[in-house]
Amino acid sequence: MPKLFFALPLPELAPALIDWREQHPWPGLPVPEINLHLTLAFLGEADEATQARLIAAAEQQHCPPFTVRLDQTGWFARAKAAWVGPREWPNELNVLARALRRHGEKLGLGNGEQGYRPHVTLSRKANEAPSELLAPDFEVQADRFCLYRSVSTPDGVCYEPIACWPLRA
Ligand code: 2AM
Repeated sequence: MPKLFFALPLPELAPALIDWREQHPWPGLPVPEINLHLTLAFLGEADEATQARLIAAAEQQHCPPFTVRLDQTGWFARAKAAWVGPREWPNELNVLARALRRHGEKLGLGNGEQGYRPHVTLSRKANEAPSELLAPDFEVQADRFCLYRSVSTPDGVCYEPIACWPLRA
């Protein structure tokens, strides 16, 4: 069964994030541009019927568009993921992430994680944190969110959008 997650796609921002990463010392294996996203809720493995229910639930989800500033670097030591993320973020992002996580939990999905730390992973297998002296400054104009499926290919993992919805009040 495929692994699913909800995320904000970053089509406008991804090329600038890649440029920035290439211009600065950055640990680990680069995440390809096409895979850059900001996770809202990790769901894990789900069958077709559960996937259809998630889609139906997401269709009913209302959230106004919002902006997230990515102005900090970070590192998840256990996952060896090096990222950029916001120091502070709008409450709309928390509310949306929580609602999507709950949709998953009602269907028995999720990893039971309570804390939400928005971030965009720029590299994996990073054995050290990126320098805290780096000063990223990007803006995500969030106007839609997607349900993704994580697919393993011979060239590595690939994140395929299954369905996307506009953010609207
Ligand atoms: P990451 O960016 O921090 O690696 C698809 O795998 C997405 O879901 C990635 O963005 C990844 O976060 C996130 N993810 C994968 N496994 C997860 C888990 N067990 N708990 C929370 N998020 C997870």
